[in-house]
Amino acid sequence: KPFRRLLLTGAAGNLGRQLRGALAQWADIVRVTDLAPLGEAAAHEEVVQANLADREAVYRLLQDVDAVVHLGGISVEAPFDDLLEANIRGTYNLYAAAHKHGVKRVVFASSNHAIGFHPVTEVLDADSPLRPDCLYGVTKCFGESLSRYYFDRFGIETVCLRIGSSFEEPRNARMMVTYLSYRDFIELVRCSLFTNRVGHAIVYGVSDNPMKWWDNTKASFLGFRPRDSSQQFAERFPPSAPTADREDPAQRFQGGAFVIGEPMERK
Ligand code: NAI
Ligand code: 15L
Repeated sequence: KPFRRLLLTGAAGNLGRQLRGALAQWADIVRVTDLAPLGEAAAHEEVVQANLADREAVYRLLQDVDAVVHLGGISVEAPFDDLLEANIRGTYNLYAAAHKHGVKRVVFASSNHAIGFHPVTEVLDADSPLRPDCLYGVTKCFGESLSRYYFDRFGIETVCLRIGSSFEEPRNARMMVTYLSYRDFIELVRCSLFTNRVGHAIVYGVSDNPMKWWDNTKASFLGFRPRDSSQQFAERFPPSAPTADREDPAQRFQGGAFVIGEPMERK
């Protein structure tokens, strides 16, 4: 197999559960980790329950690893102190440990919420300015910048996946544009792990949907060709009428309802 050992963080989550089995095709050993319980280890797996905020634990996770798929962290808006530990400290710990162990490739789950304050009338590409739409989005901007630094300074390559909405099916009209099927998500991770010399790359994680806000031309070297489309759900979520409420920020901006949240306090 191409890899001796791959590390998957966030393996107990929605996307981690989708990817966990697929990684077995590509590596002799898959080390799966999460804060949450991970179930039984398969024959090819090492299961490690750990908190990404724990520096020593993350140091041990990166030992003898060829590449990392980093999905772990808080995946929605949350109080800053929680985001700080899971997404900011956690992602820093991951890169610091990757550097110490000489790990040279990371696939980082960024998010469309790093650019969610761009209006829906714009088409973005890899060079569009960051416009996070919430503190969660700000932590994804941090991960993109941190990985940029670790590439420029230490040559650790990262593909930042600005994932749209990756669920079984689109859940509303906005997700007709942002939908990424599980199959296309796995293919995007495959391209991100196997393409030679990715440097520091930004790619939008989105299927071949009828309406597009994101242009992946600048990431075409990854060879990612989505095979699915939200078109099959069009009857459930018909294209919004031209009279759509442009006064409503949740309709005006790409981040949807995330743009109308407010910073949260820990209870
Ligand atoms: P999820 O919330 O289902 O999974 C995230 C996993 O990270 C959870 O299992 C959680 O226990 C774990 N985690 C949280 N804090 C942790 C910590 N301190 N230490 C260790 N593990 C921790 O989210 P999902 O949908 O699987 O997303 C995976 C990644 O992709 C996330 O980073 C998310 O921000 C990103 N993403 C997902 C999108 C989607 O549509 N599914 C869209 C954009 C980004
Ligand atoms: C995200 O970043 C979240 O992780 C996911 O739960 C969805 O809300 C997705 O973005 C989205 O924008 O639909």
